[in-house]
Amino acid sequence: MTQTHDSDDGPTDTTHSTDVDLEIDAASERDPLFARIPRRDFMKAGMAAGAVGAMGSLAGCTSILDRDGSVSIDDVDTDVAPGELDEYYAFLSGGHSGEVRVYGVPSMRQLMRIPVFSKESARGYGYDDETREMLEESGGYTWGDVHHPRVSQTDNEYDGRWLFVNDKANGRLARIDLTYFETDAIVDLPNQQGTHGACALMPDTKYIFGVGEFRVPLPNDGRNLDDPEEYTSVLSAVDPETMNPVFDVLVDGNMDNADSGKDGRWFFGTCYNSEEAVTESEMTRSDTDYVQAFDIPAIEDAVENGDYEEIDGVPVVDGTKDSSLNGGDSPIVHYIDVPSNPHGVTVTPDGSYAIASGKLDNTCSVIDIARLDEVDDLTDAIVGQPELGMGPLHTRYDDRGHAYTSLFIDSQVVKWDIERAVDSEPGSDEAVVDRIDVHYSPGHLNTSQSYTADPRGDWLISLNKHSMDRFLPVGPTFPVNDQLIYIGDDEEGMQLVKDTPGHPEPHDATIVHRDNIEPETVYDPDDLELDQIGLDETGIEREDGRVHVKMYNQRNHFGHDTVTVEEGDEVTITTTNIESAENIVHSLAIPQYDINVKTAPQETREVTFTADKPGVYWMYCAYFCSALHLEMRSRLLVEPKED
Ligand code: RUQ
Ligand code: CUA
Ligand code: CA
Repeated sequence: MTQTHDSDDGPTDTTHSTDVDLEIDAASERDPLFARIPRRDFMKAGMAAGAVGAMGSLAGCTSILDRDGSVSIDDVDTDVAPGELDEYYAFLSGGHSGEVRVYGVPSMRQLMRIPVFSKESARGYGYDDETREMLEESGGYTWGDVHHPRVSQTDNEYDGRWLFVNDKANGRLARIDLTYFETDAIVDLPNQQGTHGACALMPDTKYIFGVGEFRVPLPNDGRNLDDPEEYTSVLSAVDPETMNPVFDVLVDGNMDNADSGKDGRWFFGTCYNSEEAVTESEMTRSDTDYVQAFDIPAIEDAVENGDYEEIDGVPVVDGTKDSSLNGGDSPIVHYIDVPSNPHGVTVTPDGSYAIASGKLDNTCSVIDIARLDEVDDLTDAIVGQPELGMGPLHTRYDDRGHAYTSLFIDSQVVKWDIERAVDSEPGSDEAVVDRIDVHYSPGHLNTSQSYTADPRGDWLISLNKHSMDRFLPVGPTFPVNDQLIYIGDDEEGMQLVKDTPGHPEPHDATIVHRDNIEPETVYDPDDLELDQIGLDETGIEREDGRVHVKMYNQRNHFGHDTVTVEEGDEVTITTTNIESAENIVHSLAIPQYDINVKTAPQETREVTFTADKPGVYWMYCAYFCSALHLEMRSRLLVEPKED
């Protein structure tokens, strides 16, 4: 399953220069036939004729992977000139836009948007049968709330297979296939409402965890409506290959953010509602809440031994404090008291500490993971509690022993030394080595390769909720501000490099080196479920009021100039983009039937609709694919029914 990557021939060799493109377009303009020759051949022809422009290339000397220790920003290329490629991908959650955004780092250029929980017409997402059914079968909601994008790992390193995200709104998890940068599975978690964290068990992505924030009755079928003590919150484990739930763990309190240890044993969550309350004032009443530490092999044993209750088809293991499974020598869930209402929790790259951010407390709590097995009082596993500033929310890491914590209220990122925090008195600020103002109110932050065992320590993105005066005003709904900060220089400290406005509203990001991802640039038909429709395979088959139209599409036409059906027919159109040249995307739009199906080269899609409106309907290609793009259209004739 694990992909291998050859860092020497990454995306560079698949790009082509703007000069060459212009050449092709000019040629197609002169002679429409010219445009039907695969673009690849053109490029070769163009190159042979000496028309080679500057090929896309990795930005100058951006990479500081070979460096030892800190590197001055003067030795780092922070600009990515036109035609150059970024060193990193950043995957940003799109919040309640229901999508994921892909940025290049350090340019902060938006490279792509990946729709997940909402339809998106330009990608044809939710318009063809397969994606429409996926959205319907996962609840039929029209939106979701994406907070946490996490890339799968093998041996604690990003492996480029998948990106997983949560849907806080409807209690779901989704998987994005990073070969094609598209959502390929969504699971509606049966016993969870408000899935907040989304993380995987490391080192090898054994499970994806949905982290339940909202407490509700279980099952939520009308019982215990106004009986909050009876409400529950669960951690849900999902198999990353099948995307089926494997088990749930019932907890006391609720769960907010989460992260995995590095050795397959521990998984950590924060709980801000140990009060099990339903109002804000009650949820902040107690001086302490929890970090929950889940002993995953112990939970697996409980499932194996049948120590569970099956609810909605999922084995639910009781991990509450009073559970018999928590009574003995090896409790399945440890509840570690930390200061009131913690928020983020992350594990350090070496796997030794879980660090929880205080939110209402000005400290982070450094939990020594090895001590969880040794201490009687779990608070003795907290080995450091540095004072950082107001509103600490999330913490990430570099490769030099530093942690970086966002301070929501102070509008700062604070850099601190983890070992120094362990050595100093709780509540002291001795561990702090640097602070930088950000603009404004950072929620998450992230650093390059931060969730792996091997962070790079060069870039940090601060995902600021507020942008105030940083951009031209665009009305009362403000963009967020994703700020790029260089963190590679320990002497000079953190340096702000870029402001980037963003559509509401990203929460978190994962920054992945380009060598860890290997996207296809043309579909491999073997990866798709539908058979391709080739040049000789077009046809219109009719059987009992069902019509199957098979047609290819290519520059500059569809496989049928005219498709005739009868009013009331159920029509399925299978359409294949038979181009093999990169970058030539077409779509099949049938506007009055609310259809727009995208096909990239070698992609096959299918769409079904009822032809219930007699008349002439122009089907057209909505991607500007060639000089004769406007001519790429066919008629759908819907004959009125004869009585
Ligand atoms: S949360 S701003 Cu949804 Cu990750 Cu902390
Ligand atoms: Cu195909 Cu426009
Ligand atoms: Ca609380």
